[in-house]
Amino acid sequence: MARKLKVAAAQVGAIHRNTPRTEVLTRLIQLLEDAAKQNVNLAVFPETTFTTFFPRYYITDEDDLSSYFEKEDESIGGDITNSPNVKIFFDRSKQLGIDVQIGYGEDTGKERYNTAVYVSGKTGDVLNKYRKVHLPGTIEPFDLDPDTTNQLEKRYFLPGNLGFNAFRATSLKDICGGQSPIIGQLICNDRRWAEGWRCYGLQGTEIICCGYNTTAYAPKLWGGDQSITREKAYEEAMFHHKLVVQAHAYTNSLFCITSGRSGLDDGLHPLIPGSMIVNPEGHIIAESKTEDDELVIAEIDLDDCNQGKERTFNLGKHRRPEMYGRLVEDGGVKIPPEP
Ligand code: CDV
Repeated sequence: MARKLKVAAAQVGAIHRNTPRTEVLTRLIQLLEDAAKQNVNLAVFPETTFTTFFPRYYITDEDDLSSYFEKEDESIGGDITNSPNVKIFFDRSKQLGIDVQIGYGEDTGKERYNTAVYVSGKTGDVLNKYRKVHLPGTIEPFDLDPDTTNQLEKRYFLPGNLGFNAFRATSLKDICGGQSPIIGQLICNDRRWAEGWRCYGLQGTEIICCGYNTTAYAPKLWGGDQSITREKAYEEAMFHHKLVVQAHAYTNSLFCITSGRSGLDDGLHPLIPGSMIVNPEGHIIAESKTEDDELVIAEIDLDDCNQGKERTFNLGKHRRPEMYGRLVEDGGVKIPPEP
C-alpha cells in the first residue's frame, strides 16, 4: 500500500528588524490557509521564523536581544504552543489539521537555543523538539559597522543538546497506510554536516525537515576572495545549499523538505530562497520560484525510500563502522606527520 502525503516547504520572504511579530504571524497564517486549501498534510517553515534573522546583528542591549526569543519557561508550561506571542499560529495549524515544523529562538528562562518544534495538526501536541547543533560564525562580531552581515549564533545560542532523534509523526499514521512517517529535524547549517544526516539515516528516517536562513553575501564569514561579486556569491550560496541537501537525501535514502527565510532584510542583508522538496534519489521535485512568501508543494510516497534503503544505502549491510573511529574522536583535523 502506497504511503502518500502532501508536503510543503513554506518559504517566508523578507522580515525586517522592526517588522512586528503580529505582521509576521498574519503572513504565516496566510501560508497555512493556502496550504490547507491545497490539502497539505505537513508544512515546514524556516529557521527563526517569527523575527528577522537577528544573529546577523551585534546586539548589546539585553531587552532588545531578549525580544527576538520566545519564552518557554514554566509560566507557560514550558511549551511554545502556549506562548502568548505566537499561540495564534499553533491554534490555526491545529484548526486546519496541518502538521508543522517551525524554527524560533528558544528562551528556557536559563538558556537560549536555536530551536525547531514539530507539532501535530491532529492534537496540537509537540511531537518533537530539536535544538541546532552546528552553530556557525563567531562569538565576537567581524566589525562594528552596522551594515556588516555578522553571524553571531555562537554568541546568542548554546549548541543544541537534544541530539538527532528521529520520531514518528503519529498524526500522519492513518494517511500513510497505518505506518507513521519517521521524521528527523535539522536547522540550517546542520544540513552541511554529514554526521547529523547519517544519525537520522541510521534510524530509518524517511523525511528530514530543515529550515534555514542562508545569507547570499557574507565574504567576512566565508573568507576567501573578499572581492567576490554579489551575483557570484548568490550563485555559490545556492549551489552549496542544493549540493548538500541533494547529496545527503540521496546517501540516506530519504526525502528532505527544506524551507528558507529569503529576500532582502532591512534593505541590506540578502538571503537565498531555494526552498525545495528533494526525493530519496537526490532529485529536486519542487522548488520555489520567488524570494517572497511562497508554498512549495509536492505529493510524496514514502515507499520511494525503500529502494535506496534496501540496496545501495542498506546501512546495516554495507557500512563498516569499525573503520570509522575517527568520526567520533574529539577535536578537529589530525594530519599525518611528515615522514
Ligand atoms: N543560519 C545559518 O546557519 N546560516 C549558515 C551560514 C550561511 C551562516 C548556513 O549554513 O546557511
